Amino acid sequence: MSTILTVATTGPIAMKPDNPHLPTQPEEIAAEVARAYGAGASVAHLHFRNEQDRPTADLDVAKRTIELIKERCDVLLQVSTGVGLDVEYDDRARLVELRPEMVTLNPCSMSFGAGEFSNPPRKVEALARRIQELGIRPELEIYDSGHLDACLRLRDAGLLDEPLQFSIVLGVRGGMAATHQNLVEMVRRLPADSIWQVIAIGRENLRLTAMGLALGGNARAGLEDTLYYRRGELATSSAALVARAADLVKALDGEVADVTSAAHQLRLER
Ligand code: KMH
Ligand code: ZN
Repeated sequence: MSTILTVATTGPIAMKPDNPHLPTQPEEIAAEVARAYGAGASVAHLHFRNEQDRPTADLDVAKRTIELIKERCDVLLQVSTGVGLDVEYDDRARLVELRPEMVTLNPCSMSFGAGEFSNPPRKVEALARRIQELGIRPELEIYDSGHLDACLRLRDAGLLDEPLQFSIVLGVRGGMAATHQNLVEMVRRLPADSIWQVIAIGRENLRLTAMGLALGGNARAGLEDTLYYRRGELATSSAALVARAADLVKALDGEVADVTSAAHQLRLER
């Protein structure tokens, strides 16, 4: 089976002063997604920003960004319902009404760096139900071991369809630390047929991405997860990080999934 690479160009936290190559406006995001697609990404994980570069769930900004991406390439689209720490949950949840092929679902509230990430249980259940009604594929973002248990409860309540799809998020302050022990333990605990990738935030990004690939997972790359290409050297694009992830896949004698193969593996109808 080939390996799915997801590009995450933007995210909720970093701003242009942190890395001037961070794309924030629709045209910038679309251009960067297209470059990453050329480097091997078959999925684009999307956050949107307003004109002041702040995270937004504005449907017009989202629609415009998606249109611009679709003009440039046929990458699979995954819209973040995490959006940003200061954005109201109901506004975040409304993004699913755009009916992208995939969305993220964050199962639990947590501290997130210096902020708070609010995901109240009843709201998460309602969002999971709506995602299921719309036939959208959810990617489950698990930042801690109890978040996996919360997802399994949603599955047992009939709100998530198998195979479950996970991002194991390591290195957010408030969640699991970015250690190989945490990664191995989480992979061990996933239901057997799960689809999964590592999201390693910060300086352990490369090492844990490589380890996730070696353990049989998919991979995500981009400035949302690390602003650096290597220690002390800012990344000049998400596409460069995707290209390096593609090189890792090939070095491990694997094959990078094209969109058709990724859609098939992710059970997406195209
Ligand atoms: N920003 C990452 C730590 C989401 O957008 O819903 C996790 C993430 C989740 O990408
Ligand atoms: Zn995200």
